[in-house]
Amino acid sequence: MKKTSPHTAFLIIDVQRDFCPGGRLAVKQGDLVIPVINRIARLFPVVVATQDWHPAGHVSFASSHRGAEPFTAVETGGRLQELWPDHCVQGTPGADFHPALDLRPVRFIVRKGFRAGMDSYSAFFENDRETATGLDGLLRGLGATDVFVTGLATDFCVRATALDAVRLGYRTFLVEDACRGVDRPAGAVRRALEEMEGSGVGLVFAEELAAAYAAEGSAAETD
Ligand code: VGL
Ligand code: ZN
Repeated sequence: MKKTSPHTAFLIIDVQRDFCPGGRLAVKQGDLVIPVINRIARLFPVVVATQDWHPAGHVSFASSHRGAEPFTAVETGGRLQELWPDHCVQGTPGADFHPALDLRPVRFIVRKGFRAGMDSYSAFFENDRETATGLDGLLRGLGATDVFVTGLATDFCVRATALDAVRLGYRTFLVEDACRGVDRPAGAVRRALEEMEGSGVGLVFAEELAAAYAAEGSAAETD
């Protein structure tokens, strides 16, 4: 099968049981990203998957804040922290990748949000905006200049990852049909897409991607 430029990385953000229907923080139609991702991941020479990976009692859990409700926010550590139902607790089934996600093309797994007192939406930086996860160093070490972002949730971790990728100087694309969002309140996903596009993220669909790379031919490697 043809592969994309060796300088292109494919990021699969948080396709975990807890973010899919039946999970603790289910994203509507979250599981529908899986067949799309499975179809296109193998077009890319470098595939990285992330896992939201929280300790019990994590700062992002409403249950860690007396009297607080999920889907609200508190100020803590000088930052606004959105509060969620307990989710993706390290080592629990909810933190596993969704069983339908094809992990065969995945070369690296980056875990984030593992510090009790700090959340991490972006795959590149924790929410203090400066503590690196190591993904940037990994991609640079591999010579990656372009990234395609997919997964969950469009309005949180996917958004933060794509915006950081642009900021770090990667040519950045979002595969729109390979993402789904929390969308609370409704319209949040639409706004996130507009914000990403306005920041220089290219919005593409899986079909165009597959067709473009199939047509490119000579520039691509084969395996
Ligand atoms: C996410 C909320 C809380 C995400 C992670 O993966 O977008 N959202 N933790
Ligand atoms: Zn989380």
